[in-house]
Amino acid sequence: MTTQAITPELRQWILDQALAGCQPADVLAAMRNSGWDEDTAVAAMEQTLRERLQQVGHTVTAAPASGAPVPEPALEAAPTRLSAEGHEVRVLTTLKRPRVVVFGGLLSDEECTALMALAGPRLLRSETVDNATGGSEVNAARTSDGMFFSRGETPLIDGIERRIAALLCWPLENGEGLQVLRYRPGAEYRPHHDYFDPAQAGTARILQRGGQRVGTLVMYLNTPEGGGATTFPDVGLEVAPVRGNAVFFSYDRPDPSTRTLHGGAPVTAGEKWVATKWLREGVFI
Ligand code: PD2
Ligand code: ZN
Repeated sequence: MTTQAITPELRQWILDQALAGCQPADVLAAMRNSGWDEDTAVAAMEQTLRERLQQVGHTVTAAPASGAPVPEPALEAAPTRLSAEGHEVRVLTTLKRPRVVVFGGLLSDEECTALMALAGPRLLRSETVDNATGGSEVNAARTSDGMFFSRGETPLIDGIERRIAALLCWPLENGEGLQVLRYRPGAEYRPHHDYFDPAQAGTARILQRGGQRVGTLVMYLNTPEGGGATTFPDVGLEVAPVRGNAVFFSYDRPDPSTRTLHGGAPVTAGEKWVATKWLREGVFI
């Protein structure tokens, strides 16, 4: 692999774009389009703009050299199976950027059935957290029905949450309560990011409960008769929804450059049920 150098010319170019009023996301996109790799481009932007702010007399607090720590399964030795709290999970597919891991057999058939039975009577047309206010609203982009369990609500849920914490090497306490969604034919979840948009007014309030989201695990509770893949449009990836399997992805900064744009494709026949676990940076109360 070649390493790209952050040259004085590159830094001057970044500065020129910033002084001309270009948005950081556009400068990054231009660098990517001209062949710079994402990490180098982000590092060059950070260094250059930080130095410039210091030159003009701003106090700049130290930023992490890379993004925030994220959940990550123990895949260094490229195992085909992982054991989590005594439960064997298959590793079906991995992708580095964005970080995506598809697991097989994370939940047993009995666990899927039990979760659907517990959630079914409590389903409501989905609400999402409204970033503008920090409250909830019914969302036209997600035409499913949903509900949240509280963390550890039943022994079944507690056991699944402990398995997830072990599998993703991430503290149990940093997980939100499980969300269950049911999609009927025609229902979908349009592409979105799961992190909270720092530019939105309501985000500060949301972040008080455990900070940013840094990872998502979508577990499939049934296999729809048609459609319903989880899609990652930035990288052309589609994960088939298969009962008991799950897709995990992480994002170390709340930014589209993580390439974690993802959606739930329309269900074309039958129903699709998922349980989602979102992982926060800190303890979620
Ligand atoms: O159900 C899905 O495939 C899906 C797609 C996108 C779920 C979520 N996002 C989510 O729960 O955040
Ligand atoms: Zn999502």
